[in-house]
Amino acid sequence: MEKFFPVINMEKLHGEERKQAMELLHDACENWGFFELLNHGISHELMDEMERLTKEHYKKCREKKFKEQVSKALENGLKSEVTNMDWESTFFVRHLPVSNMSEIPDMDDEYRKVTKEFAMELEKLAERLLDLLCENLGLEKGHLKNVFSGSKGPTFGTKVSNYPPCPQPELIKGLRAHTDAGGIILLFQDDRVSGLQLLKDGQWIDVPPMRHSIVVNIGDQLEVCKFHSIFLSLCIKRIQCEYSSMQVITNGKYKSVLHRVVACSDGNRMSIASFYNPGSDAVIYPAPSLVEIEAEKQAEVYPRFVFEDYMKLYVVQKFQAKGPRFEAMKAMETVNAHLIPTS
Ligand SMILES: O=C(O)CCC(=O)C(=O)O
Ligand SMILES: [Fe+2]
Repeated sequence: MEKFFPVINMEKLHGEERKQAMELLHDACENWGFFELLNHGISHELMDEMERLTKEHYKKCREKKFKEQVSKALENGLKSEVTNMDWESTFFVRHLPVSNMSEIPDMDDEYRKVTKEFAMELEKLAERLLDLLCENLGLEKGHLKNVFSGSKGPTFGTKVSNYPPCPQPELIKGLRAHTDAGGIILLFQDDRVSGLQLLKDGQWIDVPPMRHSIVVNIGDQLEVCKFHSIFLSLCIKRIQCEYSSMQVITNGKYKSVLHRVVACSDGNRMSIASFYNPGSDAVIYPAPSLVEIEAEKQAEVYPRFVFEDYMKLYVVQKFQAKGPRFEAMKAMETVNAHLIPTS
């Protein structure tokens, strides 16, 4: 088992150490559901600019409002743990399929321009990562992107958050524990104020702040898509003698893991999380390349569903376990079997 939080130097993907880097990536997806990327190709100047403008925007346009809201909520101090609120100030910008940036109030032209540029870089990085995952899972290049595409392409958006200093961090979370609904999430987090934690083997582990890194985590949909690889793994095990050279694709078991943000009493934490998700009408389903393999029907544990239906459930159940959501999709699958396209 990997002992240290997985950090992948993407430069190594071009050189002699590519194999080790790919293995590290695979292990991270399988055992952590999280990893941190260095040398990911996004310019440090652009990241610095995005950070500067985001912090400035919070100070100028959002801090006062946050303080007013919380001072109301905390008039008499907190007496016990708060379970229905998060200590965060956020706004969301959608980039794909259609940008809503022009509708976001208070963003000046420079901030809009840099946010757009940063999002375009992240979109490229997300797609590059999906292909690396395909490679590790033994799926055709482009497969995951295609599954996510639906009729209008993927959904891509950025949640900009600030976690201001909190007087009682033991009683309220910056963001309560949850898994992410979508595909792959790319996070640019504050390198000075920490707070993000993931649950691993029953323990909350800090995601270490690292200057100019991008933290990546796997969302629920890739866990569903991972089914490709679990299934493939089962099949390959059955036919291993004949196809031993295919052993490299018998690994995958990717995880969408619980994570949370703890509030802290000093320092304001910035986080810019970009969600590369399936399009609303994308059908999430096991890889067609596996359909003809006989064992599939018995091995199938994940349902086939339309992403939008999953999201309807997620918005009301975000802070609950994901298992029952998959169960509900499974039940719907039976009812809607005739409505969902099969390829
Ligand atoms: O702010 C962070 O570090 C993580 C945010 C997050 O997990 C989310 O918005 O889903
Ligand atoms: Fe999250």
